Amino acid sequence: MRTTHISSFLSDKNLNSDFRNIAQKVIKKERITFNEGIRLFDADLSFLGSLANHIRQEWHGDKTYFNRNIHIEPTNICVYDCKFCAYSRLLKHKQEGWEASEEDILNQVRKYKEQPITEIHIVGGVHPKMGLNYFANLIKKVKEIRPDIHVKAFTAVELDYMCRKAKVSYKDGLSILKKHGQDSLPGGGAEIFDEKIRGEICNDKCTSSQWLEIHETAHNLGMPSNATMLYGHIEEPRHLIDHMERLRKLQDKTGGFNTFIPLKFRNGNNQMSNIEEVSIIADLKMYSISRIYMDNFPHLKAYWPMIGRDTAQLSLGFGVNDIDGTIDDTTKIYSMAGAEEQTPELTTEQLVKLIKAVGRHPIERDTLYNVVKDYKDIIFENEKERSY
Ligand code: V47
Ligand code: SF4
Repeated sequence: MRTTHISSFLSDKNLNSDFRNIAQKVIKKERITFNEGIRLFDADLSFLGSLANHIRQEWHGDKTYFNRNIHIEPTNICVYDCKFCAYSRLLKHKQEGWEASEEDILNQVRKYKEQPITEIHIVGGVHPKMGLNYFANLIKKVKEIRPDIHVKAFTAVELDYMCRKAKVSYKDGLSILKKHGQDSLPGGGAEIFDEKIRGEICNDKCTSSQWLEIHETAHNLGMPSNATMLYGHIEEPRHLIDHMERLRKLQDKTGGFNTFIPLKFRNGNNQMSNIEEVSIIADLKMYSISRIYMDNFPHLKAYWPMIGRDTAQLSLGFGVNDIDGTIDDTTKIYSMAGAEEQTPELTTEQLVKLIKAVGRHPIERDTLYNVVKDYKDIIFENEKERSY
């Protein structure tokens, strides 16, 4: 995929002086400021794309990562009532939701016993009866079936609830989970950190500072994590930059984040269905601005089940170096909110072809970005059929 090189923009005498300064900073690997971050929202997609692509190339060259994981969602019963959530069912509407038994969950893991997956991603609703001890023992049993598997589990929202309910500090709660086999934390529950916007879209779950404290505690215990940001609803550019600023500061302190994942708000079947979804152009701008602003996050991920495989493929030209590929993505959180992929499944072969089709070098990774398999020289049947 060809993107205009930054130098072409810099040689344009009519380039706005703010954008010229930002481009020069990017070339010199200097950090851009909060106000410059906000200014980026006024720039053209082509300009943003060239900056983001330059940064991606500097970090990763042609390498584009995917992994093989499964999602386990123990329940969608949730004590919270986030307005954007199409997935959860309040406890009072319990009969409309699901609660998997421990045996159901372990059977799901057993199904993949011989499969070459490297990660199990466990998240769900916040169920008042599924607490810290239940999940610690569950993880232990998952590891007994698959000792080699990486368990990435529980958003900060779930962790905050289970620690408070068990009356333990975040440090003690996370230490117990770690001892039982939890390896890292996913990035969910961050939404948008601005307190006013957070109060309007999800006022009853953990606060922004609690989210950040949980991730900081995890990093200090040697558990890495990801961070997400929900965009395209009632927020404004300054709220998005504020969100990224808080993450960038924490990353300076701990270095424990692997990946930043901007999540596009989908408006199906939720209390915010009146809000129109943003365009693909806005998605690509969001990826680019994220790549430019988050200068200390090594990876930028496009979560393809949400935006669809075509936009995910396009995003590779706008700063993204990771497609959350799976062999069997069983998550329901997006399909229930009207995501592009209703039955999100991509085979490794399809993922590899999708990455190679834009001239990138596909690498299967584990959660920590160790190389599991390099697909550069592995040619699948019909791969060369369409070269345009
Ligand atoms: O926190 C819920 C989001 C998140 C909607 O860490 C919605 O590797 C858009 O965080 N429209 C959970 N987004 C999922 C998540 C995640 C996914 C994939 C990989 C990783 C990782 C993390 O889903 C929630 C919320 O921000 N979400 N409803 C919606 N209607
Ligand atoms: Fe519950 Fe998470 Fe849905 Fe909020 S986003 S209602 S915390 S499942």
